[in-house]
Amino acid sequence: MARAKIALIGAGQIGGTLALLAGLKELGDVVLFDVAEGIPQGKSLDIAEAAPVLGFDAALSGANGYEGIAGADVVIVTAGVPRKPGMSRSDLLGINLKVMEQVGAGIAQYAPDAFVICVTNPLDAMVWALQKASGLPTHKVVGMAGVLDSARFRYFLADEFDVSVEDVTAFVLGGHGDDMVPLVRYSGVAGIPLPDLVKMGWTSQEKVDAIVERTRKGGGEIVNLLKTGSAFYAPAASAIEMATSYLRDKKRLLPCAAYLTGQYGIDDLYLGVPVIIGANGVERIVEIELDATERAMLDKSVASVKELVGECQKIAPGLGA
Ligand code: A3D
Repeated sequence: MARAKIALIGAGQIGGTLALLAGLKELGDVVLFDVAEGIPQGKSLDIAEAAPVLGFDAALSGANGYEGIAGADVVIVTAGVPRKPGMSRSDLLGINLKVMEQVGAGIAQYAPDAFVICVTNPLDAMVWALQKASGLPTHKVVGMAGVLDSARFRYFLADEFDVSVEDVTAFVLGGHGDDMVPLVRYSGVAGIPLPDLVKMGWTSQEKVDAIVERTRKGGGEIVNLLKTGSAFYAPAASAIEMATSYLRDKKRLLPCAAYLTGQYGIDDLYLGVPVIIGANGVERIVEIELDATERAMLDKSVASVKELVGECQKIAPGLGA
């Protein structure tokens, strides 16, 4: 059987890491695409030269034209510009929105059957724009944020409890921003919920609250340390987990930015919710019960995402029409 083809739009920090991880996991052949000449070619050649040492078989190539992504099974989009000093959030939104329009058109022309994972920020608005610009079915276009936010939450909890990260599960809902909703009730160690672990004296409520806050600000913590650029290892690993569930039909239950059509009382918006990803893309959106506090946090997160999407609609009123 032919290998799957994975197209990575954007060959920056996350794009390069995605290519290496896709190779290491033998997910398929990889095409790195970027507008910058030489970068996708150089990174793909460098990783191809690592393959004999690391022991994986995958063809890697670089492209500056969209024909390079033709027939891709999975497309992961990290293209865009980061926010620079002096640039307002609206300026960034306007620039990356234009990038999503170009990328969407390229995917529509060359890879209309692909499963598309958007990573570009501001995530919930950009995945919305990418779906509209590409015209691909909504169950084939998702955003990566929840897997990363949950991974950060899991890591902090495992560190606090001194247990394996493998035994810690955690759930984060809502938009990818400071008002994301880490769900304490649905998080825990090997099936023991976090509130029970507090009762058992494993930790205190204050420490849990501090971990929740650290999770919300997890992206900023890395930016402050790196000074230039943002996190890329964990974001790339998270997108690869989503791609693997699709390509191998694993039907993992993962928190992803998915298109809602009434679930959680929300319509025509991408928001971080638990979904099943299998060979048909987003196969199911899971509606979990929320208590009044969780619902209020989710509503606040929804309001922020709606504001960003509203800005996109103002800048590009014809998008997807
Ligand atoms: P970076 O290393 O700057 O890579 C972006 C790449 O996009 C660069 O190589 C650019 O040349 C390329 N690019 C720019 N415009 C275009 C275009 N029109 N077509 C194709 N390529 C283009 O950034 P990065 O890899 O560190 O991050 C990529 C994106 O992911 C940014 O928007 C980040 O904010 C975002 N990000 C999201 C998360 C989430 O959890 C959602 C986490 C971390 C980063």
